Amino acid sequence: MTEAEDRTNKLIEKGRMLFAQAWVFIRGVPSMKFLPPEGPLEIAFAGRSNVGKSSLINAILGQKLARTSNTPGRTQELNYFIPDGHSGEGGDLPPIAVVDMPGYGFAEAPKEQVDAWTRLVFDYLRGRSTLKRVYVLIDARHGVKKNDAEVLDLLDRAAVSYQIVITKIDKIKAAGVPRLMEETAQAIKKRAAAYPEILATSSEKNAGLDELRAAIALLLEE
Ligand SMILES: Nc1nc2c(ncn2[C@@H]2O[C@H](COP(=O)(O)OP(=O)(O)OP(=O)(O)O)[C@@H](O)[C@H]2O)c(=O)[nH]1
Ligand SMILES: [Mg+2]
Repeated sequence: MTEAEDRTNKLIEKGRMLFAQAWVFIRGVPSMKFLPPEGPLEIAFAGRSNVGKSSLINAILGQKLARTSNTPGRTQELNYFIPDGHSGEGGDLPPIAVVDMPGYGFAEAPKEQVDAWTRLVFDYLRGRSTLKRVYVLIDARHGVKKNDAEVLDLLDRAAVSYQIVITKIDKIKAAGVPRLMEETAQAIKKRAAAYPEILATSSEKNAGLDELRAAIALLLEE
């Protein structure tokens, strides 16, 4: 085994351990003033409505904690998940919180409500100092759309580190996956806050989950 392979295996193991614990839902945040106090490192899952954010969170947690649906606009608040067993008292904070975000783009809900979620998503992404990384999810069938590019622009401007995660790879031909990953890597090459490596996942087939968990474990080491 090379040193790099050894390191990768160790990170995969660390990622597994992190998510093998029980996780719990702590709160849904309908607007910025209800955010929990800044403390633990936060990672957020962002992306267009229906891209598979909540499903991917459930897949890496190995628990059905986040609510999913066929109808775009399922997740309507910033939903916070943490490893169980941290009281929050006397400095007993979890090392990390995972945030499931409302989708942007479209939703079967009144315009006013959709506008409010979009505002919340943008305000949170721009203004949360403990937000360590955003996983921006892109549907394998659709690629980076205009509203995705707007979110990437915002993250670049705000200097918030993000990584692209392709979702639903079970919906495209296996041979197309490496090509899509390469194309996406090329497309984000000049973006200031983008992490260069692209991840490809399927929550349906449990693909790419070890790599995503390892990427998160790596953040905890930094
Ligand atoms: N085939 C396939 N379907 C998936 C995958 N991930 C999610 N889905 C389906 O896509 C739909 C949307 O999934 P969600 O996880 O609710 O998507 P979301 O991004 O959280 O959606 P909003 O909360 O509405 O923004 C559901 O019907 C899921 O079953 C996947 O990897 N493969
Ligand atoms: Mg959701």
